[in-house]
Amino acid sequence: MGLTLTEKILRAHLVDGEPVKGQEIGIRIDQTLTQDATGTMAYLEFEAMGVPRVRTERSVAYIDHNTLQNGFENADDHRFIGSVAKKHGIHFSRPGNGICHQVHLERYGIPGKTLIGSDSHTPTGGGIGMIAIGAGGLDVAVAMGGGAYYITYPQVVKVNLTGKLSPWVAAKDVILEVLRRLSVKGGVGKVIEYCGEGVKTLSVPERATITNMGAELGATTSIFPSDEITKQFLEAQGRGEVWSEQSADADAVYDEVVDINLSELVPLAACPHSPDNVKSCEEIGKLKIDQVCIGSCTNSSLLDMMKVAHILKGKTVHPDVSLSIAPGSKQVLNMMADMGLLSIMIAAGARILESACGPCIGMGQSPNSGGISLRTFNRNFLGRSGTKDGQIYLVSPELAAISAVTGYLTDPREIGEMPEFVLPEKFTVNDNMIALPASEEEAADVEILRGPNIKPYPETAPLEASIEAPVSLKVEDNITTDHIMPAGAKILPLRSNIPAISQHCFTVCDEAFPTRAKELGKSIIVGGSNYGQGSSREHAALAPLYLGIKAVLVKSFARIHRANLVNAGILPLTFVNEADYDAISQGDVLELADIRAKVEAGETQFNVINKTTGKEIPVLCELTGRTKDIMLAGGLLDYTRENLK
Ligand code: MIC
Ligand code: SF4
Repeated sequence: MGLTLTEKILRAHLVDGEPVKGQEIGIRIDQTLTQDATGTMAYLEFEAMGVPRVRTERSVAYIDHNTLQNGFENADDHRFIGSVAKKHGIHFSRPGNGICHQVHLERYGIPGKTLIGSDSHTPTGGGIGMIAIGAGGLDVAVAMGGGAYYITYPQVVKVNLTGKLSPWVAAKDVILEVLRRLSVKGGVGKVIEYCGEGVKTLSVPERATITNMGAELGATTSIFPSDEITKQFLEAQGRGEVWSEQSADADAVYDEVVDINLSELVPLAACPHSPDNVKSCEEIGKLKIDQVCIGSCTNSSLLDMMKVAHILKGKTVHPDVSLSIAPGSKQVLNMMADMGLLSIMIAAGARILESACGPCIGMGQSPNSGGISLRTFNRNFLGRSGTKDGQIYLVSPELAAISAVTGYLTDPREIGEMPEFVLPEKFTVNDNMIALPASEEEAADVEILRGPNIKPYPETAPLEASIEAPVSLKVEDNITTDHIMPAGAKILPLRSNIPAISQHCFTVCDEAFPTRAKELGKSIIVGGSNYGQGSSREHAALAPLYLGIKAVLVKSFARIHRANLVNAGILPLTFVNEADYDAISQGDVLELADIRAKVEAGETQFNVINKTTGKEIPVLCELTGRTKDIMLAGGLLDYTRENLK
């Protein structure tokens, strides 16, 4: 029986477990990446492990999220990360060099290799045939130390692409269509593998848009084969030597097949406040808009910018609209300047931002109250833009650019004829904003530069014998990590300071939560399905840990967040019967009797007692050998200290 591409790469990297679907496996990690918002914590954790030099083939630290620097905190973090990188053998992509995923694709990604990154959009690397997975910072720290990365051996979904995109229909519309069909939880436990004749019609940047936003499906990752088109892209980057062909066997067997005829797709938009709330332009109608933002790791490639410039040429941004453009990397921005694209955009009235995440993570450009903003980004969760009642629509760069001119959501097919956009044969390569690490001999003399806002990892403790604690918060389905640990320009500077950032934990849902939880000393959170979807930020586990959360009981978890809870030593529990969600109210006291003994004995199902109502509620506590030991130890840091040496 033939293998899928996913299985081939996973099996070639298997170091622990059996390649059996649904079972936990450990894989060897060839490359890691971090960004600054998750990086400080990841490097503090790496330091705590006491490994002198990274043991991966390549590790890169990017600065791209916290670039507003409204205060000393972010600049201190950047210096800290730069010094850690220098000391421990990590390449350092300086602020201004671009968004981690875009730069990694351009300069570092290698087909057939494994990559984990402390950012949920790491699957962008799947655009060149890597197994690239988003993870918590602690998992990345362990991988840098040479430890395996653990995932559930996934089911593989084949997305069979046929046909060819019509003019002005974009790669963004492909992933929006997949999201429309599968939903934000449709990918949990799965890898999405793109196959079929249609693959050949898509360039690498287009493929990367699709794998990037596959994160919104909750998928472990997404992957395209590595073919002649990948080879051309890598050659144009001056990296042709790293290319290899990567593809599934012709007789590979998939768990699910989704057929998409590219020729039939139309321009789409994800409406507020979920990436799977997808509608066509026709369904949405003539929507007046206030803002357009083009950029983010989903849509900031040179190809995207070429299209946007073509649409803006000779035009003026509509008087009621603010248009901002953040190119994905220094390479993209440089080439835009050389090719004359930048001056077209400036002339049209676009506000050019630096090559960074920017508005995507609420670092500036928050829309006006109730403002309608079209963004080429990947997430439109409530409040993420920094404006609580902002209405964010996720669209392609083509749709965004034409709408910025007309002032309302416009079907880009109205533009008329589309020229052929051809990527240059050679990209301008200038890695001068990547600082290389010190040699092994010099490393000892490198001083780590720590700012006053950088506080240590919160205190952990081994799992208690029994837990009896009140429910400090009860929340609905589809809670995102942006609810649990909001980001944005005000809160992101606190990423290195868990006591301070925890004051903002869950404030999107309940302003009083942090104070209440802290006063209770220890408590439990109850939630609905797909709890913790979205970002990889381990702060969504570390802040609850600091606030005394002992367990989270929900209908179902998103993958990375569940792993982050385990890593933080917080028990992840799920209802056996989802209806029991209604049997618990906020304030009820729950008892997990003899929990340590149960976990130790490998009991995966037992009853939680609601002491307030007397009801016994069956729950699942699915911890395997390794995750069981992590939980008993009080989290991955404690566990690793014991096991990695
Ligand atoms: C995001 O897009 O939500 C982020 C900001 O890139 C996060 C990481 C973080 O919170 O620092 C992610 O996607 O993992
Ligand atoms: Fe940055 Fe936005 Fe991409 Fe996250 S999704 S890495 S914030 S550009």
